[in-house]
Amino acid sequence: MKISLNGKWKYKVDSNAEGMKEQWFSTEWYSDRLHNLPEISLPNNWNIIPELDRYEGIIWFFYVLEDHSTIRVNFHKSDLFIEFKAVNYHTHLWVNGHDCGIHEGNFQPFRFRVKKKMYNQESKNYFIVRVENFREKDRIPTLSRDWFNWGGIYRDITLLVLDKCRIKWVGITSNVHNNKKAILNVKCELLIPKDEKSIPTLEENNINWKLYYLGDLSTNCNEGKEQSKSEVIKSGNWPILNGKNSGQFSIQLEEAKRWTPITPYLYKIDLSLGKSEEPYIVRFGIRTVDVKEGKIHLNNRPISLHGVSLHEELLPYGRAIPKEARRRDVLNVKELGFNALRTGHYPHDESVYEICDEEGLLIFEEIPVYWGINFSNKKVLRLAIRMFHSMIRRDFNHPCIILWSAGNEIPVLNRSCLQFMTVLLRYGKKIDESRLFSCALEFWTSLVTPKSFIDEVDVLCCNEYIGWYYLSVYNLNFFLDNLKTHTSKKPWIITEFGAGAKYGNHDSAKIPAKFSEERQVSIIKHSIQVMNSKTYISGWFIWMYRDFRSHMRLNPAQKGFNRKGIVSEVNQRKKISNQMPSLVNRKLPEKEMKQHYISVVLFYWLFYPIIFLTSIIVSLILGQFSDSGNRYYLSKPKGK
Ligand code: GCB
Repeated sequence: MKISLNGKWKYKVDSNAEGMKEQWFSTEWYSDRLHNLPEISLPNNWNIIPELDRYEGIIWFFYVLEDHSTIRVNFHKSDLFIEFKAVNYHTHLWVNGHDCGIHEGNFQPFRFRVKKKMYNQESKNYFIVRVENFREKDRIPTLSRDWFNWGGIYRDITLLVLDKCRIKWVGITSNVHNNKKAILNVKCELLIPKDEKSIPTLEENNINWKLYYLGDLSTNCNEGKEQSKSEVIKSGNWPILNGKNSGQFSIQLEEAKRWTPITPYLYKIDLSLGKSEEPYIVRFGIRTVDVKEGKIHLNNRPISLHGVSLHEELLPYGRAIPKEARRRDVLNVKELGFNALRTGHYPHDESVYEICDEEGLLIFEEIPVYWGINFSNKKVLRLAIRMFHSMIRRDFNHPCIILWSAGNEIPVLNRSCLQFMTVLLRYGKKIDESRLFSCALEFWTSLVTPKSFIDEVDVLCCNEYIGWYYLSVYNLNFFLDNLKTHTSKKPWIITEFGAGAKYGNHDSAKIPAKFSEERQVSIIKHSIQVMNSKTYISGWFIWMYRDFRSHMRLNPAQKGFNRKGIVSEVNQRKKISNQMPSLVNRKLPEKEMKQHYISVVLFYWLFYPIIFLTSIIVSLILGQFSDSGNRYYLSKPKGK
């Protein structure tokens, strides 16, 4: 059973870090001030409150569950948890004054066990949460990042009543044999407590399952396609081996409908453990993804990713974006001709992946192992593993996700970074063998990628800003070919390229000025055509779909926003958007491919030592800069 704790919460800003000392977590403290504290509707980022727009620090949240007589708890058989779907960054929970624990990390769900701390049904229960979002050296992400540090409890909060003995997790993968047949592998993990009273009998220790075919749930599902439906197509019973708490069974389907971006057919399975009343429900799709002959294959056919990236941010909501607005984004992205989305630089709300499953958009998902990570700290590595684990487990059953990325612009020439990433990638591959793994490298690092790193990834990913931060876009053709020389048979994805443009800023000069819409068009247009002409490139992602807030971007054209979006922060379409649909598949004519090659080759070899050295230096120091001076406080907390 789930009881939503979303709604009106009281809050208090703790800019002087006094709350712990003054025991704001105690029921008495709160009861005395109940009527004087301001209210916020959660989930939400606190920055939507004008006075807290740029606040980084500590805020306390208070909630009273007046009556929960509707919650039927069998104290022998059930357990109670409070689940947060995401909080930025450090969370500490008290229930009725009792400490329930802390959680570190943003963008991931977590739970606190609260049964022993809750009073009985008739009394009030006090939930008090301390949230803190300072940027720190040993956190992930760390001090430096090119996005806004939205604070608070911004995804759902739920009180969960769960059977003590239950299905904990289910992961479904498929083997697709010929055009029609498929074998589904259903991996189940159970929680079987040690305490005598709740151990299930042999007969209870059985999983009953029902498989449904849901069809096409996309918004544009029309007559030509399979309509949405929900019918049981198979059912069965799986006796679990006594004493074991995980195992796998298979289901054979003679007529399997594959999930693709054009035909996003979905299935659902309900699993019930013994006599449990609430089934564990998993929605999934049947599709395979792998790399063969230097190309990414979806369902055994080569596919090119034509994508764009998106931060989880929409004004005025911040990150707590309504589901309809998220769907509108996905539909717009599809309408512009893209088939893929990079949910940069961290896991977004689960609803995005549900929508992409339904609408048919391929996903590149990642954790925020980003600039300046302290790779030599073991605690940071453990944190990264926990984040990677959490992302893969939460989103395992989404057919839209084809690649897990363990980091962005990481300096793999640095030994401790390489070791850190190797551990992370190997860990990920152990828990999911059905998808591709990679990390995005900065352009200069891509030119000198060590073989030991290449061996760890399935695809190589490069972020390049040729024509924007450095060189001319006409050098791209040549430099991309230099990436090629470093690879084995692994395909490249250009995970970032683009240019900034302020919506409405035009320039008709032959070489348009920076931040004009025309300059953005010229860089993106040329880059896409060059990339589409390269057989070793399996895809590209424009950085960015929408302009987003960033404390690093303070010049007059940007004013606190990274302007590389192809739409503005309020969804106004820039010039490049209008050209997109006809551009996504276009290649550069052969004649033009050669045009700038010779001069670049000469330049390259003359300056090769300098380029090589630059590559090494940039990749070694990459991300070691921090902007810790650039924090916003209402007032500086003591001891910070
Ligand atoms: C990058 C980063 C991305 C930045 C982008 C930029 O390489 O991966 O987070 O926002 O460059 O706009 O410079």
